[in-house]
Amino acid sequence: MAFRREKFVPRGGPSGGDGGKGGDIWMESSESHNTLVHFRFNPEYKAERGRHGEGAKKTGRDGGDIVLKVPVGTIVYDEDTGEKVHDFSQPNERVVIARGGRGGRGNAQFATSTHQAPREHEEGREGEERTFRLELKLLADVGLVGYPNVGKSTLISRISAARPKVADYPFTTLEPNLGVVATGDRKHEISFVVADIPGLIEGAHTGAGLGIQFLRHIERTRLLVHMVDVSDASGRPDVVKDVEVIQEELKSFRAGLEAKPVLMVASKIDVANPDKLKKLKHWCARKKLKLYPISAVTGEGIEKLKFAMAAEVERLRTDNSALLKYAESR
Ligand SMILES: Nc1nc2c(ncn2[C@@H]2O[C@H](COP(=O)(O)OP(=O)(O)OP(=O)(O)O)[C@@H](O)[C@H]2O)c(=O)[nH]1
Ligand SMILES: [Mg+2]
Repeated sequence: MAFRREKFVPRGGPSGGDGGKGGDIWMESSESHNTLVHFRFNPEYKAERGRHGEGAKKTGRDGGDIVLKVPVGTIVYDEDTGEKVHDFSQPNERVVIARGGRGGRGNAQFATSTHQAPREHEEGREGEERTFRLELKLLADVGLVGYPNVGKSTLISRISAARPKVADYPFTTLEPNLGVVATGDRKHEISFVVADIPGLIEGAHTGAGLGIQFLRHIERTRLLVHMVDVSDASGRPDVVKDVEVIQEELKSFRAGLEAKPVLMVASKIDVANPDKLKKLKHWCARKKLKLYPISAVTGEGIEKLKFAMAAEVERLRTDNSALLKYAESR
């Protein structure tokens, strides 16, 4: 509240300005953040307060907003109600998670023709104070696909700390498993997340086997690793047919999975049927696809595959044109 007081200006009138608005708190998804650790060491954030209004009808300055960065894949819950506030699935999404208070009104606002010396003014409103729980979904970079029993779970258990169930019958894996793979030395470490999902069979898109609904877990991966059993354990005679069946099932999911970059893997080479391996090699060469023969039993080819996956993930992470191409293909 203020009144204009000046020599030679009788009855200067009310001159109290309004208060400024308190700053808002935003949350924004960023591709350069991979974890939530920055919240662990600094769990409380305050936006700037609005300044007081002043005499001479001066409005107080608004408080500055602050923006909290979170990795893509963060889900924000209201800690008090448990309600989901936002699911950051894309980079550069921005939402307000706590609004700053509105500034008060100075007495200048209350003047009317019949009420020329108001002493009323209005207090500002408190800003919101909220507590959130942040959960980070691991988003897989690489998805393992193939028939059941080709050795997908065995591979993820060889290259990461994940220990999914492995067994000599189809449909061992009923739920996706995630494993974090780290390669390189500490300075040049590349790490990425691999998803091992249930095997696909012909007709999966019509519900055969475990269906295809779990493919959503690899919808956002950058790279697929398509595993083909080249031993006689599969009981299927034609490896090329195997590949084509899986490709058809990926296509039927209609999420662009068939257009993703892919590394082909020939598995179980310790007990390979040489004709099957040869046939797959020729087919891959013709399709200009890279083929990595591996054995989870002897360890042959595993390191090479791991580094190839890391290099490809790294290339796709930095290659925006590949991302664009992928986006356009959808
Ligand atoms: N000889 C040999 N056997 C392997 C190799 N890799 C996996 N196996 C065996 O193949 C069988 C199936 O392996 P899993 O890793 O469970 O196969 P999966 O692809 O995860 O199968 P689903 O989860 O049913 O889709 C197991 O008995 C493994 O021990 C390999 O390189 N050589
Ligand atoms: Mg499995």
